[in-house]
Amino acid sequence: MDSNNNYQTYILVDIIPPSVSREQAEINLVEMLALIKTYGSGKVAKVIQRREFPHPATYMGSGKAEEVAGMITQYKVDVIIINAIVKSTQLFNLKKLYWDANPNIEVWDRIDLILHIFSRHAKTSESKLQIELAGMRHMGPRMYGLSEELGRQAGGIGGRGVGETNVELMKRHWRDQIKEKREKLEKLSKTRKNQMERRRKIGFQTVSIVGYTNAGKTTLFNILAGKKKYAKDELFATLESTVGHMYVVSANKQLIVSDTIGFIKELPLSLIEAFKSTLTESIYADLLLHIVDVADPQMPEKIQTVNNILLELGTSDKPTITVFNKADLLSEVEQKKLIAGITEDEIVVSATAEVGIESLKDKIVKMI
Ligand SMILES: Nc1nc2c(ncn2[C@@H]2O[C@H](COP(=O)(O)OP(=O)(O)OP(=O)(O)O)[C@@H](O)[C@H]2O)c(=O)[nH]1
Ligand SMILES: [Mg+2]
Repeated sequence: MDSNNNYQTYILVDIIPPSVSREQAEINLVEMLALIKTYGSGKVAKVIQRREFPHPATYMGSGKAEEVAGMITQYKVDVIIINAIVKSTQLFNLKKLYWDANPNIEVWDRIDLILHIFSRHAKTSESKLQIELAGMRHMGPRMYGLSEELGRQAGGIGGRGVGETNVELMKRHWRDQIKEKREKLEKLSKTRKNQMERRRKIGFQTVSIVGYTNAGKTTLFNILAGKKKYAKDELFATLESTVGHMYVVSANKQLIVSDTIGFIKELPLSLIEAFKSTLTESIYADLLLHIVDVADPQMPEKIQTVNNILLELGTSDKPTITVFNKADLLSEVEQKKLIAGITEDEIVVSATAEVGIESLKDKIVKMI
């Protein structure tokens, strides 16, 4: 299913508490719809259920889950995607429930969708390895659930105990594989760290671009480092980290600048952990540029998400310039208001219109 860009039909499911307005519920789905669009082309039907809490077995209530089964048959649905991080047993129960309607049905949560995008976008062996590791960590409990289920079935027809042994075997194999991949990644990370150390010894300092996915990091990196890296209006266009040189004429100073994977809300720590090797540059940088999309209605939440992830990575105390990007999308009045309110370590730019770039370079030199 991952190997081509086939047109597919999706149902996007969300559970919202009764107090949340329909309007807010629609806003909550904007990012998921953008993620689905990034993953592949197709039709998306939305199913929103009002419930205080998700159902413990099937996430949706049983009536809604039945309704979705009908939609699967009627619209020939390929993938059900739930806008949350969902327990493996719930996903497994739903898959079982929908087998009759479509034996090939996929039931994903938010993390599954992100992992599927990652595996489509990964280019280097390092990012492929990181995605495999993240996927294994995420899928592990689900695989155990499946084999436990098979074990119970085998037990029912006289093969008691077989399943249990298989689960143990599977867990051990899984753990060994995870260990192997982690060791390979640690090696890569060490090589990267050594490279950074060497650069530091000969006097180079590093500026790392970080921020929410689609904020314009790669576009800005391309301008600062004079590169032509892939930048696109999709989420997670960049999965690898790239370094380039940046020369600031006014200060006669050469710096290293790096671009990397973007962040997104509700990233589990295991996924961040898996990408630590790619994030090495940011973790050891001398200065961070936190790129923010000013035209995004969810800007404050996204700034908070990035700050939280930086905290988890242990880089939150680094000198940081907040770069308010995409200012060209604001009205003149909004631009003026934004500029009037900024502090010493903030700056307003437009990467595509190349406005504010020289001032940004000056600020970088001043703050590093
Ligand atoms: N209007 C406007 N669009 C911009 C600006 N900067 C970037 N973009 C657009 O925003 C989209 C995302 O840009 P990227 O540079 O790929 O963003 P990114 O942060 O690297 O995204 P990921 O790698 O996917 O996390 C692209 O369509 C860019 O053309 C800007 O200053 N103004
Ligand atoms: Mg990028």
